[in-house]
Amino acid sequence: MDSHMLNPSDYVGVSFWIISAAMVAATFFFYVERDRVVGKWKTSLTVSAMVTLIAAIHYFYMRSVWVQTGESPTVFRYVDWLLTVPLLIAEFYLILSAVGTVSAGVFWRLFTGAIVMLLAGYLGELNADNATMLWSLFVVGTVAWLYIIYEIFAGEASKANTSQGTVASKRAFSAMRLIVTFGWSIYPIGYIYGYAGSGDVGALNIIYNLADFVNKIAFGLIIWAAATASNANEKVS
Ligand SMILES: *C/C=C(C)/C=C/C=C(C)/C=C/C1=C(C)CCCC1(C)C
Repeated sequence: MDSHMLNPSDYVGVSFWIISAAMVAATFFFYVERDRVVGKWKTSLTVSAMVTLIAAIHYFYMRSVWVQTGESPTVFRYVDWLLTVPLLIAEFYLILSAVGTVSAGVFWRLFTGAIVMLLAGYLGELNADNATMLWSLFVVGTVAWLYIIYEIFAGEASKANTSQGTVASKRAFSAMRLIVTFGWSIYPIGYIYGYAGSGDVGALNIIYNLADFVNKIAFGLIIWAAATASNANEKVS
């Protein structure tokens, strides 16, 4: 049998396949739907399409790495995240700045938190055979993530939303908060389950793939829903 073909009973490989297709379809959807929304929401849909497009490219390649080596495509996973997570942070900032003034410091604090979180996770996974490294870097990454949560629930970002947001922007902002709190929690759960629980790289990859589906596609759909609702009941410049 040709080991370079995707085996239908390889569930991990099939999950890479399905998410690749979903990322391409989502990119098409966000791009086309951009025409239906007004004003600054267009940029938000453009960014959503960029996120799913970048992910699609990485998913094609990660599937090949998995199928051909049976190993986690860790480097490409984190290259993808390092490109897409800052774009998702930019989405937050766009939603907020579409409705009023919010300092650039908000963007940079969220951005810095995300970079620290991802670098710590990457170095931890790279040193997965060293339990001290694996778990101390996990703690660093988790603290950075909790800092992001703090900033969007209690920091300047949150205050700008409360004082200046419109109905649609508030809806988008609170949905984004839920994504960052609950959707993003799937990643550390995958890390714990993959390295401490099952010790199974297949399970780790299935959980990360599911998390990307939620946090890239569902996230874009939430913004799309807020943007199209905003068409109906308010004017955005
Ligand atoms: C599109 C990709 C996204 C939204 C990736 C998000 C990744 C995370 C929220 C990762 C979180 C992690 C921690 C909170 C602790 C350290 C291990 C990580 C990097 C998996």
